Amino acid sequence: MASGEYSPSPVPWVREEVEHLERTGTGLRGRSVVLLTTIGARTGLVRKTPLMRVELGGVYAAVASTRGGDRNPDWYANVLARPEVELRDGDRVLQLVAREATGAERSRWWSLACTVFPSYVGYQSRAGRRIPVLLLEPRASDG
Ligand code: F42
Repeated sequence: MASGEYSPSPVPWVREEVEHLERTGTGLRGRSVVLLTTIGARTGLVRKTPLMRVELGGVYAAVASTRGGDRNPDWYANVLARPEVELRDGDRVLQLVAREATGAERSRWWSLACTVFPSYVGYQSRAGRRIPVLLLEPRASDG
């Protein structure tokens, strides 16, 4: 991943979570959270985003829920523009490539995500948009 200037989140509790994750490898209050690094689609700045850990067989799902907000998060636009992302899971830093899940594949991952983090169900009810699910997979060149 290209190394640009890091721009911390404008949201204090998100910044705190990022700092805690980088220090300890886990989320605040021991929650199972991963850290997604994207490059700003418009600014080129490095953005760090905590997300719930939804993983199966080395593939991670990034659920663009923003607590049921009515618009997709900025990091979602960043990932669509530059799908090569970095993900920190515990003490491992992975280089992954993202694509959006659709149809039956999205349904399967959505179910898994809601099992891991049941609040997603309520977020979907109030979001007024279909919450995107992005799959983050190892890059082909990594074998
Ligand atoms: N959010 C989720 O969507 N899903 C989760 O599972 C999730 C879990 C979670 C766990 C712990 C925690 O602390 C936070 C968690 N969040 C989760 C919240 C998540 O970390 C994000 O805060 C949230 O999804 C909102 O993401 P956002 O990218 O919209 O954040 C905004 C507030 C933000 O950081 N804005 C930046 C700013 O300076 O205003 C800019 C961000 C940016 O990337 N801008 C792009 C650029 O070019 O730099 C342009 C983007 C564009 O639209 O083109």
